[in-house]
Amino acid sequence: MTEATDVRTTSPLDLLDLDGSLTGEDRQIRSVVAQLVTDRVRPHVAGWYEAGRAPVRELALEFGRVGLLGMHLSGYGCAGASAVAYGLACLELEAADSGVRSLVSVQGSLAMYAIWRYGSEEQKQRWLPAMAAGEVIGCFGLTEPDHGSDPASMATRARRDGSDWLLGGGKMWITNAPVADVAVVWARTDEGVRGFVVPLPTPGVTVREIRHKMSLRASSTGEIVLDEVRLPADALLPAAAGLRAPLGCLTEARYGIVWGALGAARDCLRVALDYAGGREQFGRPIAGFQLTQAKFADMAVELQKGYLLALHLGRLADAGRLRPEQVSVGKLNNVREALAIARQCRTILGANGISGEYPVLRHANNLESVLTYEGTSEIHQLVIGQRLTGLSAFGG
Ligand code: TGC
Ligand code: FAD
Repeated sequence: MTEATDVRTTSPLDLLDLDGSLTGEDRQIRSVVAQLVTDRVRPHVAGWYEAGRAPVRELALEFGRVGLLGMHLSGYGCAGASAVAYGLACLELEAADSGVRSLVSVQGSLAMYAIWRYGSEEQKQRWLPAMAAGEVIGCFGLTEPDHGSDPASMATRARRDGSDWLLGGGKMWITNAPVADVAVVWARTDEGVRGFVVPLPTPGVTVREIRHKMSLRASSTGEIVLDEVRLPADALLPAAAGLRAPLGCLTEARYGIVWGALGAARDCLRVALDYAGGREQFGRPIAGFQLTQAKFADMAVELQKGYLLALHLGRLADAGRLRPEQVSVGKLNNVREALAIARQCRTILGANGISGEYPVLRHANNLESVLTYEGTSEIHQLVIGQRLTGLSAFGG
């Protein structure tokens, strides 16, 4: 043990000195992202949230410039970073706003990953370098108005017409859709679920922005209507056969959320600690009250546990050993705890906790979306339950 124990200088995220186990490269990538977020996102994000509109195209170009888009993929202009480094990047992005992390998740882990993993060489060459640079924005259409947690029941269909495909149906709650240049769309066919790369605009495709969101307001979300959309044969992702293909993409994106949610929680804790140190009631800082300190201690412990979990999953991913149900453990725990931390921090700020002058309620509201998308908490409980019992409790 050392004698240097100035607890006030210890980061709430790093009570256990977990940062000490990161590689120099991981730390360097993290600081590049943290700086970018400090310069380009933090000063504006509260305003974007209030307006319900973010400059997605400009952000994509900024993120592309530093190699953030598809950063864990290799080749085709992608950075080929470690899973841990990608996770740290998600954490720093979401410390600013979940919607900003969503932009990066959907671009890199869903749209780009689908093409990178299941696409033809021509599809990869055509789309990935421009998507990595942020010049082309992608979206990923799996959810439908009537089929969210259960994508196996999707109603969107594709049928062959000569060498073409005709696509009909609709996708709902699609991040980036209103600004996207390309959509990866999943549809039922006579051969099972297949994936299609749909350039936007394409005749027959209508995209409508979803308005009145009370959460993830600094992210663009849309509905995609597909009316007899004619696609050439080479729009099909050749290696994506069956529901396991889109679910494989979800595993990628869920992994990023395991880390990202910690960023939102860390930011709330940072703000609440600062606020409690300066706010006096009953003649003393509220940080000095035992009940407040109990809240802080419990939150810091959960944050550290979540970070340990994320690091462990990241190292499994880097060793090529990460399994989907392990990602479910991380997504379930870290999002649930991050939301609990955000709500608890809000209480510490009192009335100011509900003000947009502070980021805390914005984070909490965002985390309500994060709790639901990429598999709701209940779905991840059932994935873990199935692994534990050998019994599927999804249907019936
Ligand atoms: P099930 O029979 O269990 O599986 C079908 C096939 O898929 C395989 N599989 C997976 N593969 C990779 N990763 C996973 N996570 C996988 N889960 C299952 C499985 O082995 C099987 O393969 P095979 O070869 O035997 O056919 O399928 P099920 O119909 O019973 O459904 C299982 C369930 C409920 C877990 C799945 O449908 C599910 O995850 N539902 C939740 C849907 C969801 O998460 N949607 C997210 C949409 S995208 C989004 O929200 C983006 S938000 C924006 C952002 O990220 O920021
Ligand atoms: P439902 O599936 O109708 O679920 C409603 C409730 O029922 C939930 O609590 C759920 O857990 C529960 N439930 C369902 N089935 C069971 C069961 N078997 N047992 C117990 N409880 C159950 N989708 C995309 O494809 N691409 C995107 O880019 C995308 N972006 C999104 C962005 C935002 C802001 C949001 C909010 C959503 C986004 N989604 C996206 C959709 C998201 O993935 C779905 O909302 C999610 O999968 C849940 O589907 P649902 O909303 O239809 O809820």
